[in-house]
Formats: sequence, C-alpha cells, structure tokens
Amino acid sequence: MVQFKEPLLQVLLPTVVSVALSFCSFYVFRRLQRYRCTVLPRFSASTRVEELGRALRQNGVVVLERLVPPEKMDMLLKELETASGVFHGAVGSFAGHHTLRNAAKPLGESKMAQELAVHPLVVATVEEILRPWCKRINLGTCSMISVEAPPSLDEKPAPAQVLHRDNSMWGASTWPWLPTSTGRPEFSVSVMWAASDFTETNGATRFLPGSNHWPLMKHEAYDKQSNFPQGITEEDIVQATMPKGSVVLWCGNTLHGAGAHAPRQLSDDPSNGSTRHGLLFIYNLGWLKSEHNFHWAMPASVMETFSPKLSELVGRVGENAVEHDWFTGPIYTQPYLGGPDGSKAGEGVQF
Ligand SMILES: O=C(O)CCC(=O)C(=O)O
Ligand SMILES: [Fe+2]
Repeated sequence: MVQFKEPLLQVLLPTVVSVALSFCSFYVFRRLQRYRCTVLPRFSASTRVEELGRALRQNGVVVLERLVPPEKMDMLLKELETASGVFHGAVGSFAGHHTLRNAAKPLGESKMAQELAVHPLVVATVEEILRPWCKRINLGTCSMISVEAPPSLDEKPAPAQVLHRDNSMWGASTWPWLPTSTGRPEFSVSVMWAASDFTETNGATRFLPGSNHWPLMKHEAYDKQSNFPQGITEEDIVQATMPKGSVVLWCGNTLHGAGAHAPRQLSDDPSNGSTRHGLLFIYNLGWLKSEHNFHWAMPASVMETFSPKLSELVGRVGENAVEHDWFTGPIYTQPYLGGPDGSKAGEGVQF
C-alpha cells in the first residue's frame, strides 16, 4: 500500500483519480449508448398498439405492412395528379434533384391524404411515443415525396438523401439538459405511407435503427467522404422496403433519409413507371411549432370539410395544446371562433 506523507497529496490524488475515472466511464458509457442494431421490425394491421409503441421506442423505426389496400394509394395518386406548385430539389440539396415534392397542400388536395392522416392505429402508435410529453399531438407536416429515375439513360441518379434526424427542425431537441433518466422526450414521429412499392432500387427510405437512443449533439460529425455520421458505413443501413399500402413510422431522433433511385433502364416507363411515391406525415408535440402551416396552404373552405379528428390534429378546433387543468370549458383556445353578440364563454365563444 502506497503511503503519502503529504496531507495535501493524500486528499488530492484520490480526488484526481476518481474524477479521471468518472470521465473515462462516462465516455465509455456514451460510446456504448451508440449501439447499432440492424433490426427493422415488421408488423401487420392486427398488431396491438402497445406492442407497436414498444418496438418503435426500442428500434426507432417500425414497418406496418399492407395497412390499407393498394387501391387507396391509386386514389391518392389520382387526386394529386394535377396538383400545382410541385417542385424538384436543387442539385446537391437536402430534397434531391430527382425528387419531386408537394409540400403542405396535399392535405387539402386529397381526400385520401385526409383519411390516411387520421388512420387510428397509426395515430394511436404516434401517441404512444409523444403523449408522455404533451396533452395533444399536432399534425405538422404533409409532403408527397416522389423519388424519380434520372430523366435520361446517361444521367447519373441523384445521391441518396443525407442521413438526418427530423427532430433537428427544433433546436431544443439537442438541449443537453433534456431529461434522460425517464427517457429522453421525442419531439416528433414521422410516418411515410408507401403509395407505390418501396424497393431497394427505387429509393426506399434508409434507416439506422436504434440511432434514436444515441447521444445527441447539436452538430453531428459527418465523414466528408461518405457523408455518413462518423463511424457509420453502408452496412449499418437498413432500407424500409415495403409493398404499396404499407407504412413506416420512425422517431424524430432516428437517423434516416430517402434512398437513391437506380439509373434509368431502357424498360422504364418514360413517364414515371418506376417512381417511388411516398406520402410523409410528421406529427409533433402539440406545444411545438409545426413545420407546415396548413392554414395558409389551402382555402379555409377546404379545411372546414375536415373530419373532427383531422380538424383537431391541425389545430383548427378544440383546445389543442392549450388547456388549463383548473378550468373546464374553452379558455384562450385557438382559433378564435367568436359567438353571437352578448354570448358568454361556454356558449360557443372562445376567448
Ligand atoms: O423520402 C424519404 O424517404 C424520406 C424523406 C425525409 O426524410 C425528409 O425529407 O425529411
Ligand atoms: Fe426526414
């Protein structure tokens, strides 16, 4: 046993050693936290919501196969066929230059989109993840995302989308002081409906399962060559291939991105026969700002035709995120609905 004569050293040395050991074990703990799994669990429409919630929380991503008949997806595509204002991403952009997008408006343009947005099993699964952190969830994003073959045989396809977290929309999602002991709060859950088959060659969404548990940093270090987060290789990636009518759900902290389309084949339908069509919804905590403002994206007369559930999800009626436990009845709710002259709160007046 080493004996230190100096009283200062007797106190100082053990302190320095224990601080160093704590730092080392914290570092090892953080590395271990970044565990990889290559499991992308698959379920059917008859799965119980609790099981779906558990798998989604654990793996960060789940596929629900054949949740609706493919004919519903044909209706969705038909309704959006003539939509205006669709756009391709710029070269090198996040959206991808061979990807066609229709943002926010599809919710007003398609009755089928409105139906899918309130699918009971999907919304209940989303609530399993988000409800511990809010009173209401919000539908914040609706985007039609079509990954296309390059326009000509000799043009190279746009690269796969950079792996990212949808939660990066909210700066607070990387706050280091968010609670971790009770599980870190998820800010959003993303839901991608397969409006065509999603295959390895047409751009099925790519995932790093389990990455929802990795320590979060404001700016994740990316390898310049591969454009992957450092330490990640192609082998770590799992693609959500799924037949038309299926849906993939992922947590806002799960790293993911659209796949690349294979080069155009001679056999490809020159219009868009091999295009990957996906309808993306992102549901977020009711007290967060949504990505899309549906109130501007469509006429009020269209929103007035929404089902009660969808109206609530976009914050058109109901208390949404604002509700005081000590007060029953409407108070400071949005939107302001007004009422006849002289009427009081509770008689249709919200203030
Ligand atoms: O299109 C996809 O598969 C994913 C798109 C996506 O993750 C996004 O744009 O945030
Ligand atoms: Fe995304």
